[in-house]
Amino acid sequence: MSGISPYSLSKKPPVILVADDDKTIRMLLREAMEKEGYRVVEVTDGKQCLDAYEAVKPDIVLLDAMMPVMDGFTCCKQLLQIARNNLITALANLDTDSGLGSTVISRLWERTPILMITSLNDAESVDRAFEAGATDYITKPIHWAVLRQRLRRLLQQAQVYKQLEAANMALQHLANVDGLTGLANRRRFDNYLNTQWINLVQKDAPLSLILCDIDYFKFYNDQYGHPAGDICLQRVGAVLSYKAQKHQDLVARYGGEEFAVIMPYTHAKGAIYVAHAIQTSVRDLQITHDKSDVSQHITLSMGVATITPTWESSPSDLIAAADKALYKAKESGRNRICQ
Ligand code: GH3
Ligand code: MG
Ligand code: MG
Ligand code: MG
Repeated sequence: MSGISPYSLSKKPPVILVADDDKTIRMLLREAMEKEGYRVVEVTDGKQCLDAYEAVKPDIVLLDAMMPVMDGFTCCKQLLQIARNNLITALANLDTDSGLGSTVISRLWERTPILMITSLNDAESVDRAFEAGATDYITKPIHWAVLRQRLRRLLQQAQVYKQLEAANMALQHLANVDGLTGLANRRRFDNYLNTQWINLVQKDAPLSLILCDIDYFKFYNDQYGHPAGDICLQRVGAVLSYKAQKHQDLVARYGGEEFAVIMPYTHAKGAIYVAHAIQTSVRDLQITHDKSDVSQHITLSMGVATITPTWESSPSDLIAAADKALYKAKESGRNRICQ
């Protein structure tokens, strides 16, 4: 049975990386794979396979066991190490509180299955292959129908892993991002502050927090309507993101019309500097606010606090200090920055 390949019409056929030192086998595999609509990349030993894996990013690896330079078992272990490292790097960019548990991490590399095809059919070799991390194992001479079906199954499974991963990313996004402004939400703020707290206790480095509150925002809504209020929040949020630019800064929507900027490794002086930059940029937005008592435009009151985290203190101390400073800014006339 051959029929029309399920991939013949699709733009991106699955890529199969074939590592085998036997030229005839490679040719036969290529023929069979191409009939299925797959794209085939051939290499002749384990070392080449590692290089090609990074360059080609295959959907499946077909790995011979006995090859010169580097055998299939060693190659298999190293492929998994590469896949795992790539995944860990990707997750590191999402931060430690991304919600992906270690179980998920340890399974996700299976999105690139490794199928060992070998003439070794003794029990010990089978054990070695699976212990090296092979997803599946078939012996030579190749039973072509079995290979075809195994590949289809493995590709389907890999696809499911990819979809799960994408769904997980989307969920993480929804759980951590404020829908109106696109900034980090309160949950993300809390997690990030806790994570950085622990980090900075160990580093003995300072942590600053700016709390910003829009002045007379209730009047703004009353005067211009809630939808205009929403747009105002988005514009102010965008200014904050733009001004708190350091890689480790986090800008969050802390509450209704309150924003927060977490600034790890930042002394009071740096935080005050950023607060002033935010104040200036918000003023430059020139968002008309007739009912404000301090200006004809939207303004912010800001409280800035800095602490060097210790095990004896806690993030709530920093929040309390910034909150107190914000209260002072409100009490002393608004549209100002207090410490
Ligand atoms: P102050 O200068 O003392 O901060 O006065 P204020 O009016 O800004 O403070 P108050 O806390 O009394 O009012 C906050 C307002 O923010 C009330 C609420 O309707 C508005 N608000 C909160 N969340 C949203 C939102 O998502 N969209 C809009 N448009 N308004 C919001
Ligand atoms: Mg061989
Ligand atoms: Mg408020
Ligand atoms: Mg307010």
